[in-house]
Amino acid sequence: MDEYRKLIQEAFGESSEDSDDDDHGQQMEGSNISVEAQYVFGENPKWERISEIKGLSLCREFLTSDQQSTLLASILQEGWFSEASHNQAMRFGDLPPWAKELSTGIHEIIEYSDYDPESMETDKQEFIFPSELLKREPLFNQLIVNSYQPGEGICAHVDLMRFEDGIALVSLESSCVMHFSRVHESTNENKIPVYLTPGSLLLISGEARYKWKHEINRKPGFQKWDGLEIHQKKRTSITLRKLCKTE
Ligand SMILES: O=C(O)CCC(=O)C(=O)O
Repeated sequence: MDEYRKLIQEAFGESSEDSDDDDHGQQMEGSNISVEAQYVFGENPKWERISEIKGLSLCREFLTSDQQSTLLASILQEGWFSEASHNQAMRFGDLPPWAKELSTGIHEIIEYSDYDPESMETDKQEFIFPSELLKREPLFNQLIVNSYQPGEGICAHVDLMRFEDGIALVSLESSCVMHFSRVHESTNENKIPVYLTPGSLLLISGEARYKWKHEINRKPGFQKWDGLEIHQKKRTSITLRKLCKTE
């Protein structure tokens, strides 16, 4: 069995390619075309914490606008979204070069970031991302690219347990509000909004990964920030995760 097929089966079980769980989506052939991007960060990238949710860290200035354009061009070159009905692509195992490059960039920005002096946690990597997860190799081996038209979002979900802790989300093209709600909370109250801007990196680990659901509701009335409804545009997101090891 080739490595790619094995990884899909680990993620979704025996008849995995037709999976209809929360990660349903197009399994598409990727091309090898890549646009190289170098991720170089300043000395002290700025991170925001979402005080209500432990394990959520947001770096708004992760990618410059040039890096965003290069990344988007690499995604377009894959040809995954050439048909209007295709809005999600997944890859397992050996990720395209631009996604590996992005993973390296994420690793580097975590390593180079200073810890928050206000925080009780003195381990800078604990603040942004658990240090033991940063040591794993590879950091990520599963990729989802979502392409959302205005009005399209994603239902509330916790990522499947087949994936390890430590998930990275990169936003491109336009802003949106992602809402977090506690796993056993069924009402619309107590949802915590997080404003994701293009070029931002959201790291989800620990409680944020296991005890909170996340969703993007782009129906009218739900995409509000600072009291104003966001003017919706096309949005692309990149999700990077690591499959759990099987025996
Ligand atoms: O679009 C996003 O930023 C989130 C994507 C997501 O949660 C997923 O693909 O599971």
